[in-house]
Amino acid sequence: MPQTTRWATAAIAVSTGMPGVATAATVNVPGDFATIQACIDAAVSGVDECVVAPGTYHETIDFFGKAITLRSSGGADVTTIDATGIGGSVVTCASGEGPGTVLDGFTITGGTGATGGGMHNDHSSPSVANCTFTGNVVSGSGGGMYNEYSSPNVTDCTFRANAGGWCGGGMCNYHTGSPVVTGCVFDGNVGSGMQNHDRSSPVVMGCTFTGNLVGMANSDASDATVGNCVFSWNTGGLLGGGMYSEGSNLRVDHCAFRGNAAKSRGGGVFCRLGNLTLTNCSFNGNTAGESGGGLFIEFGGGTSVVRGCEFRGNTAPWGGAVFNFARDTVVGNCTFVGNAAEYGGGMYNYVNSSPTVTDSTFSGNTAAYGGGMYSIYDSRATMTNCVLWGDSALEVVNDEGATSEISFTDVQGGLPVGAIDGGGNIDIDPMFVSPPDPGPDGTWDGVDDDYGDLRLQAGSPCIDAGDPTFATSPGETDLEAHARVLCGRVDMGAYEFGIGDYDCDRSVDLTDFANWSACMIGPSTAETAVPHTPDCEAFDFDADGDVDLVDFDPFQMIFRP
Ligand SMILES: [Ca+2]
Ligand SMILES: [Ca+2]
Ligand SMILES: [Ca+2]
Ligand SMILES: [Ca+2]
Repeated sequence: MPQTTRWATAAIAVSTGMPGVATAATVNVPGDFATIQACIDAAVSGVDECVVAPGTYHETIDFFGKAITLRSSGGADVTTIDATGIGGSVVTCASGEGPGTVLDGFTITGGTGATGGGMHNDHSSPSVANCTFTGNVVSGSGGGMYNEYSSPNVTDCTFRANAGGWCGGGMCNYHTGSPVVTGCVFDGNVGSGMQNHDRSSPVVMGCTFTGNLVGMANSDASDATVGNCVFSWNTGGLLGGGMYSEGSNLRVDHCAFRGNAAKSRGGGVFCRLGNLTLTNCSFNGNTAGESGGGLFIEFGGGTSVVRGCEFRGNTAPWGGAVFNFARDTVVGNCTFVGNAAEYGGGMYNYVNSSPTVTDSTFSGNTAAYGGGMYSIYDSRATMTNCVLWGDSALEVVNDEGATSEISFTDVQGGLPVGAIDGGGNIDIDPMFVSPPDPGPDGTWDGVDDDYGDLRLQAGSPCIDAGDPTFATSPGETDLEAHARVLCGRVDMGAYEFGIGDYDCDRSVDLTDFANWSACMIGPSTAETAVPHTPDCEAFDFDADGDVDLVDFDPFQMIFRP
């Protein structure tokens, strides 16, 4: 029987018989068609589905613009499309395919050529899910996948051990290629895990970038939005181990940068020109051969904002955690612990860098000059509501025309030479819950290090000692995501003391519990109708603007009758 007749027979077999309704026909490879391409060729766009049985299929395929689903029955582990010995891209979408073209559940391997060894998308935005791209090698861009003027949805895929030239071993997005990439793994690719160039602005959520030369690279107005991702052990970059960004706006939220390395600058993240917004991220154990072990920010009139981030155990000769180069970075609610450098263990401010650092804690950072912070060449750091304690040698060093303006901050040993006293400063043990400790070996080396607990104990002099005129930004919380101001005045450091403590007597007990029900008045929209005093913020553990049963669980955890 000719194959087209088989397709028709199958279509009739699954028809519901409803008049006027086109019904998807499901046809099997190799049952009905010997090859995947033969199935695609025969399929009716918008109607049909090719289902591929487990096995290895030696071919390359092209969807030719058809909106069909191509899926495996057994998943990527047992179903492979292998172009070894054939040459070119394994999968091609270059005929204007849209999201109705679906590739689901294959291992894609053996692709070669100049671009898009595993999958080549040109002016096409298909849907790709549950696929593994591995062992694809190109001379140019996009070993695993190449998206030129293409914005596919890529979900739950793995890009492993592919290789490319200058744009993306795992994935290259080019000429406005702006995919939505969710739940994917970029692992051990030669080149970048993902590279975005020329107005390519992907949304990347819940992905892991590990063991690539560079995790992600963005250049030439490619504005990446990245959330809930992990960048670890990407160690081959000159500039930027975890992430490189130049001339692009970058939004990164809730990401972890661990163990990345750059030969020169920006072990975790390198950013030159463009706006940078980093929120709720952690930088642990990243290194740079020259400057900015965790983060290097350079040039440009753009804004750089770093909020709610933790920097631990990052190292570089200059700027263990953060290096600012002619950049006025805004830092809020961050901690810097156990970072090490020759100059500026926590932060290095170079040539006209004037960062504003608020509500942040520096402790256990080490350097020959400026354990907490080092500034040089007309840099001028402004620090308010901070704690700098237990850093060596010296908390803050100002060199060669640099200064720092310090207010309402706890600085061990008092204000540094060359500082401007903005008032409200103290030099008293902040009483951390647990001070950081590099362990018996005495060095921050990733072995036996204890980063401590930098929250404040009840007797801390930093409680309610911040700037009394301080006002929170919209949505701002402390580093634990609790209210930033409790008991009427902000604390020094990254953590606000007193969650759960309604009467501000520094214990959470029956007196506080007696006020619980009065505060639990439902959604915040009702707050205008029912009096909700600022005191009730003590019970808003998740800082969502209202006190409800979600808040009660953490309250009872710290409640001591
Ligand atoms: Ca140690
Ligand atoms: Ca307070
Ligand atoms: Ca109390
Ligand atoms: Ca709440």
